[in-house]
Formats: sequence, structure tokens, C-alpha cells
Amino acid sequence: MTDTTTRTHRLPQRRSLVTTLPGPRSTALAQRRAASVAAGVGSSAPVYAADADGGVIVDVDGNSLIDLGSGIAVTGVGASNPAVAAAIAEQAARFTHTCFMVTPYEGYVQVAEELAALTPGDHAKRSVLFNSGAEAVENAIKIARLATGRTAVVAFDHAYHGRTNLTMALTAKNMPYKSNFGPFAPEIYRMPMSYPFRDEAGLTGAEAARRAISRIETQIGADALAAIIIEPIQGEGGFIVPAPGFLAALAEWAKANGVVFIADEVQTGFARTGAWFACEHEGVVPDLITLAKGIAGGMPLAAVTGRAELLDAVHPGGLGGTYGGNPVACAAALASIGQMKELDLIGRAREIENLALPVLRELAAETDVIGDVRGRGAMLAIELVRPGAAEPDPALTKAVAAAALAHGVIVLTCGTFGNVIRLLPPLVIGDDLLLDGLSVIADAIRTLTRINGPAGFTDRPIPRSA
Ligand code: PLZ
Repeated sequence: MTDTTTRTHRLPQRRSLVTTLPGPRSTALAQRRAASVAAGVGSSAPVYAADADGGVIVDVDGNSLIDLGSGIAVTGVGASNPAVAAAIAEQAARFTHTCFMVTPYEGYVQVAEELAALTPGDHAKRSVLFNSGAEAVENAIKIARLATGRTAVVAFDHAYHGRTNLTMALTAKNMPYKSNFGPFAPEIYRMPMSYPFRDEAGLTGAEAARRAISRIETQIGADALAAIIIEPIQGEGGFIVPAPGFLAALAEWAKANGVVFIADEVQTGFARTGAWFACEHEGVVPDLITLAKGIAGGMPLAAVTGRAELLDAVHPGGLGGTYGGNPVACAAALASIGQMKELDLIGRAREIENLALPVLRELAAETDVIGDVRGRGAMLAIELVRPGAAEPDPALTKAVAAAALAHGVIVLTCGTFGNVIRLLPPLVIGDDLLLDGLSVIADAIRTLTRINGPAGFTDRPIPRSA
């Protein structure tokens, strides 16, 4: 598996730094950016990409960095997968756009057929395509409200569903996503999540679901509730894997009460967690599923897929958008899904888990600043805390990501408390590169917390920012 994924790579799969980071060319670009790009757009790594392939991103100064972020869980098949690039070029040479609402084309229909086949459940399904995860979420809520004739929507603590007005309301975290951007869309209710590391010890998934359901029943009333939306594993909120049975109990209650159960699989979807979709691990069949990110190898495409009777309840013309299901993005999606099957990227995601989890667990056993190690497949995380306590340590988390970057590894953080290091490598990353990336993170933690590891940095300890 590793061999088949590494052999096909165009760029050398290695970490190598030829400048300190950011190098002079990235620094010059950062200056131009400051004078032209809105300050509100952040970037985790101040290095500008010139090329990317497999598990590496090469920057404009020629540094080859290990990519453990996949552009936030997007480039599972690689950022320049040859089959995807060829499909894009071939479609672009024929037509880049007609607008599916004006002159439809086969690619859109093919993507909908694939989504019906791949998503959980053997009921009749329909799909509608969009450009971004937030747009898919907005439309799933539109569909659920119209189909049920109800208005209330439940979202959870630590949820992330997007940055548009309705999805900001669904998203839990104030800073940076919501602060001063209100007023927010009404009729959104937030319920407690199952968060095993932070819940009272021993709280089962069923008990955590009961806690949420009891609040829904007393504060909203089932007959007012259109939908429950939940990420099967929360992404931006901290890679929170709910206790087993939590999702199933919520889905069962939703079914019994005519509430649409929406799985937001924008981050967890498309082989990332070692299944096509993360709700499969819990045996849950959602009524609607929102998809984006990994669907199209980096091209902007998103979807709502679900029960035919829900999607077909909407009047013709009620759903759409100029670019939704763009033909180039559809060609990329079909090629990406083809690559996931051909390279068995579901199996590869499981191999990544089997390779990385023991490394992270071993590290956790060495130090008292790792409160929790969790995740599934190639969606793994460590939660960093004050020594021996549950108190989040966002400063250490930031410092670890910065130290990893300084040594050539792009790693993302997340979490309501900003204290989670998350791993989202491209699924086509090779074993050696992944292990090298993990050892850099491990060394960063050892160095920053002054634990002497076997193969520590040669550099002086990086000072911890306050
Ligand atoms: N639902 C579960 O993870 C996007 C956004 C990062 P868009 N997550 C990364 C940021 O800071 O903007 C996401 C997600 C889940 C919805 C979305 C929204 O998807 O394609 O970014 O709109």
C-alpha cells in the first residue's frame, strides 16, 4: 500500500529546509499580501505554496514541508493527483460552465449517482450540489424546514458548520467565527455534546444523548423541531469523538419524532476516518448528509444527499446557484472518488491510524501535558493540557504547531479552547514521511516541555509564548 502510494509521486517525498521559515520569497509575498488582502483572512503557516504532491508542499523558497493538514481535510487523494488533474484538464477543454440550471450535463448526474451509492442507507436518495460546506449546510436546513413545516434546529456545543449567517448561528465558537458578526439567524438551539474527555467520568453515549434529548423536549418541544445537525466527529471544535451510542440514540429519537437527522460530514467524509463516512462507524443512517472538502480533490464542490422524499419535497427552482455542481468540479469529484476506490484510501486511512495512534499514545505516556489522544483513521488529535490537569493549554498548542512548522511540518490546531493538535494528512502520504512528521511533533512537545526524548531537536528549546 505504502509503495503503491509513494511510487507514483512526482515530487520527492521528503522534508527539507533550505531557508529558515518563512524564507525571503514568502516574506516578500507576505508584504504584498498585507497591502492587498483583507486582514480578516488568516493563514496557519506563513509560507507560500509553489507546488504540492503526495505528502509534501514545496514553498516558493524551495523548502519541502510535510503536509499534515491536507488544506483542512480536502486533498485526501493528494493536491496534484494525476488522475484528478487529467480529468480537470479534459473537462476544462470541453466546457468550464454552462450552469446546470440552464443547460444541464452528465457529470452532475454522475456525481449524484455516486453519492447515492456511497452514502449510508439503501433507501431512495437524491442529491443537490453546491460550492462550499457552508452552502451545503444552509441548504440541508432549508430542505429540513420545508419538508417538516417546522423551524427549530438543534446544533451542539463545539459544533462548526460554517461562516455564513445561518451557519455562524449553528457554529458554537465565538472567536474568531462569530464575534461582532451578528445578529444571527433565529431558531437555533444549542445542546450539550458527548465529549468523553471532558464529560463526567463514565457518562455513556446513551446517557449523553438522554441529557440532550431531555433539554430538547423541555426547551423546544419535538413538534417544533425541524432538524438535528451534528458532525459525527467534530472537526474545528476539537476532533471530539462522541461516546459510542450517542449518535445512534439521537438518530433514533429523531426518527421517532419526525425530526430530520443531518450528519455534517464535510470534514469527516470521503475515506478520511477509515470509512466512506464517519457515521458508518456508529451504524447511523442519516436522513440528510452534508458533504464538501474531500469530495473533489481540492476543487470547490459540496453536496446535500439524502432521502428522496425530503429533497423532492422542495418545489422546482427552490434549490440551486450559478456555480453549484460546476462541471470541472464534478469531473474532479468523479476522478477523486475513482482514486479513493483504486488506491483503497479507506484501507490507507486505517493504516494511518494504526501507524500514528501508537506513536501518539507512547508520547502521551511520557508526558503529563497530553490529556487525550483520539480520532479515527487519518483524523487524529492530541488534546494538550496543563501538566496533569484537564485545564486546556492553548499557548503550548500554538507553540507546538509553530515549532513543527519551523522544522518543516505543517500541522493544524483546533478546539473550542484552542488546545488540540490535529492530524489530517493526505491519505496518499507514505509511512516514512508520516512517521518523520510525527517525530517532529513529538520532539516539539518534548523540547517545549523539557522532556528528554530519544531523538530531540538539535536546536535550542523554543521559548513558550504566554
Ligand atoms: N461543516 C464540519 O468542517 C469547514 C473551515 C475552516 P466550507 N471547516 C473548515 C475555517 O476557518 O473557515 C466545515 C466543516 C464542517 C462545514 C464546514 C464549512 O465548509 O467549505 O468552509 O464552507
